Amino acid sequence: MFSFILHFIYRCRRKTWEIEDLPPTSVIITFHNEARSSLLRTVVSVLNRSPEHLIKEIILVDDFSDNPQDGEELAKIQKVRVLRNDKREGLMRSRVKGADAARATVLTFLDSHCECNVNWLEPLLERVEKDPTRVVCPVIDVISMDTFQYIGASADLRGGFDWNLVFKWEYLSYAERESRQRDPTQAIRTPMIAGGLFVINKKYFDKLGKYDMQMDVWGGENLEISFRVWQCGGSLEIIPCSRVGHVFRKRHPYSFPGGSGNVFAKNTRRAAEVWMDDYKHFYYSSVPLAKNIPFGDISERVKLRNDLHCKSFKWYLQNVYPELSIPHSTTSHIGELRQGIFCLDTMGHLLDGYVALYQCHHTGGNQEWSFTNTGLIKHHDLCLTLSSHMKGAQVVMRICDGSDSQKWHRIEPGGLLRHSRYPLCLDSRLTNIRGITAERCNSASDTQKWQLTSSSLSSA
Ligand code: UD2
Ligand code: MN
Repeated sequence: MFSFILHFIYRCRRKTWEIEDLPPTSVIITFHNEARSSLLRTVVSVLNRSPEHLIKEIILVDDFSDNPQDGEELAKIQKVRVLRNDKREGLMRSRVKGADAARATVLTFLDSHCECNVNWLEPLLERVEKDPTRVVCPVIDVISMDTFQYIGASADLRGGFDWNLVFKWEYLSYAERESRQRDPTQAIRTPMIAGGLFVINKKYFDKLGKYDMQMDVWGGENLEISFRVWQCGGSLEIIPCSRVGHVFRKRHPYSFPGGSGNVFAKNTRRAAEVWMDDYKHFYYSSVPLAKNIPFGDISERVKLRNDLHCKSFKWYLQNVYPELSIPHSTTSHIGELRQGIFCLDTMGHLLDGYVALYQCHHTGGNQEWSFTNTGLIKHHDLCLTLSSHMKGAQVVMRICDGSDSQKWHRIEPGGLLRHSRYPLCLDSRLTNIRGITAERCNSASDTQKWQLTSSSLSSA
């Protein structure tokens, strides 16, 4: 491992960049009540560790910090410009304000508590110069929250997420690590960016729709820009030879108007609603409380997606993030189980409760069932279970445990739902008395014929 790191450092050190040909950049740093020492460290490291002609300016956007002098003091430094919001805007609108004011053709975003390392800028600018649809990030090293010491991080990581849509670091696959051994300096494609530290061509940033200006304070914008870049024809990369340290903190060291949970859910919903198509339902299944958080009007962002002819979320999953597994991919059918105008309904019952027929209302809820490839008939995490092996046995809802009593086959034609071991079929003849029972299978019996009608993915 150690020799690999040395090999890696050596390979990066040996690299040279045609810095005369690279375009200068505007560095944009937004901050709200940042410690002055951290802010200064960030600015000084940008100036000291970058070829002078590559830094056009450093734009500090003071997001209405309590003390306006924090920024004013720094404005005395050469190349530093300070813009101050007259109310708290959050990091998205603040970054856009900085970007709009930028005079260089390339934008570099940084958090307000970073330290740029030696040669951090050249490889980033080079990648974007060669292809302006690339959005590129450094490897983010760790500055200790307690000692402010600089600690190197692994370069074998990329950004991803689970269906809760929270950013996480993940290790590269074995195959990718193998191929990187040959050239550890090559760019790493990443499904998602951490969000704070990246370089993007200014025209491309504008064309792609900057940020969603209705997102507030913090969170979700990295998810949104990641989907947007990939789905609209660009790419996201981590450039291993570029390293910038960042103070990772355990909690937000600033106030959070609106409450952190609500604001994060609102921003995330905006990203999900615009970019994820029907896959957004997997997010809502994973974070059910998010469904209750209002997310405002998204029509402008939907229009942006249409105008840019962006690809579907399905394309993104297949081509960019095939490692993200689709929940309940064993599900072959989701929707209603119907007999005419009646639907199989939980009747509001829960564990050990029986089920019955009820007039279809087509709004899911108690009439949402999934039929899995493994033969389970499920309502959320409850499975239709045979209560005894005798004909006439009640069918009840129990926790899915994979036992035989929960396994059913569909018999075509006719649409009978037959138990996997016994010749018993789901039957509605006694629905008003004992609910659905298991009766001797009879393909002539209408009370045993079930239609599966689809609803959206929402029940998964
Ligand atoms: C990460 C990103 C951060 C952002 C965030 C999701 C890195 C290293 N950091 O969280 O850039 O993408 O995920 O939103 O990738 N700020 C304001 N106004 C506010 C709140 C924050 O200007 O109302 C500034 C803050 O001073 C800082 C930056 O925005 O410079 C990011 O905030 P953070 O450092 O609290 O976010 P972080 O690193 O936890
Ligand atoms: Mn930060």
